[in-house]
Amino acid sequence: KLEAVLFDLDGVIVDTAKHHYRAWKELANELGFDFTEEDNERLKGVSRVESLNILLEIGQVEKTEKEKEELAARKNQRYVEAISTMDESEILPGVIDFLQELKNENVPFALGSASKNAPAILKHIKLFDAFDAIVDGNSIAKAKPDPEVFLQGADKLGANYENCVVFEDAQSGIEAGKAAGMYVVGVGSADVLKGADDYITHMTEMNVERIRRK
Ligand code: B16
Ligand code: MG
Repeated sequence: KLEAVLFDLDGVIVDTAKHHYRAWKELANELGFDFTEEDNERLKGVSRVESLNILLEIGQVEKTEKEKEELAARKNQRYVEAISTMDESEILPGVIDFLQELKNENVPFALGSASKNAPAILKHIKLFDAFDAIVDGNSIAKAKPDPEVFLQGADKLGANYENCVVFEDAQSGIEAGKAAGMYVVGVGSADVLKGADDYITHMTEMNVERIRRK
């Protein structure tokens, strides 16, 4: 039975990962080390503070809590600036059609994102009102891979966890969805993402029938 669908934001609805990557890379360079795209994989789905800790570990740089606050704020300032010019054209292929199909079939859907900037992004791409519920980095206490973000989303929609489908592009998010007892579709390659129930490379490959058959 299919009761509800939960979507990650970055990397599933819209490609903000490139903006996160650029902002983190600039910060790393200012601190005197390089930060590769491969390093960046480790930050996907991870909270801002935790991302900074991973970055500092990669650069083998130690900072006080106060310095970390300043660095995280600096990165976020750049990121917010980068996303301020986003618009609907950056919605990933197949997303609009799939959301429309869910609406037609009366399947409610929510956002389950680690990002504190999620509401702003949804407004920029004009999808803020499309979601039946929004759970983001402002409303959760425990970051992915903890299931909290998806459990809250299901609760808001009044759906049973085992009848929810999660769409995720990050390893931490797939783990969060499985820990919530949900069916998880990995958006990306099965070689990189482990443990999902199904995989797609683009939302264009998805339709309601495919997740009903799960
Ligand atoms: P912010 P998601 C996550 O969003 C990103 O994947 C991750 O890279 C980022 O660090 C995190 O949001 C926090 O974002 O700094 O904007 O609060 O993939 O869960 O939608
Ligand atoms: Mg993501």
